[in-house]
Amino acid sequence: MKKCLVTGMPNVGKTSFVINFAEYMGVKELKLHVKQVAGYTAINNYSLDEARRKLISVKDNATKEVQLIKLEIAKGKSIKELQLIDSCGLSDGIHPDEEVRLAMARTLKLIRDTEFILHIIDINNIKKDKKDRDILLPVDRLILDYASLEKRYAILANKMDLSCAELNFKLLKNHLRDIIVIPISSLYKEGFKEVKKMVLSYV
Ligand SMILES: Nc1nc2c(ncn2[C@@H]2O[C@H](COP(=O)(O)OP(=O)(O)O)[C@@H](O)[C@H]2O)c(=O)[nH]1
Ligand SMILES: [Mg+2]
Repeated sequence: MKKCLVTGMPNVGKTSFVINFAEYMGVKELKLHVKQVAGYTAINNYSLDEARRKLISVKDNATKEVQLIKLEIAKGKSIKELQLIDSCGLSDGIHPDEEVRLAMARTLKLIRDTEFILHIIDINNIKKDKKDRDILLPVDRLILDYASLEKRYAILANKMDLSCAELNFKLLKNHLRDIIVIPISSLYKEGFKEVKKMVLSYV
């Protein structure tokens, strides 16, 4: 089965994207496959509202497990399956909490092992100061440099519903001319049509 990893820094909206994109793709009840450290996979059932309430958080590193949703996607006359994978966000430095460090290590392994990467960035995280050499935060730069060469890859510029997002998006687009960058709002399910097109071309 084909796999798509949704990755990026903490709090950028990865879990929001995964839940709301699954809903956009026609999922009515969420069956979340959660990989346990012990090795087995538990299946947690949620209504979409319940999932949003319980799994989306303003706190950093709220997602520690690798959790995935299986999407059934109609393509022509056939149904294709895609695993949409959500995991712990990556941040700079050495995290003081061992559990988070291990969760980040699992994410790094997933980035290495998954062929299709959707890299979510928070459009507010764009650096506008002329003194900065890069417009991206270091962790985002690392993900981009690795995944854009090795993988099928796109950046989803999230939180486009916020003020100043348009200006930041223009700067980002200018800066990353060779990369697919799709503006989205996970919260309001905006920009999902473009993402769906990309997903359809992959499955
Ligand atoms: N304004 C706005 N907030 C968002 C959007 N997507 C996610 N958020 C908020 O960002 C925070 C982190 O979301 P979450 O999905 O848990 O991020 P994760 O750590 O990357 O999984 C939550 O407070 C969300 O409500 C968006 O498109 N617009
Ligand atoms: Mg999360």
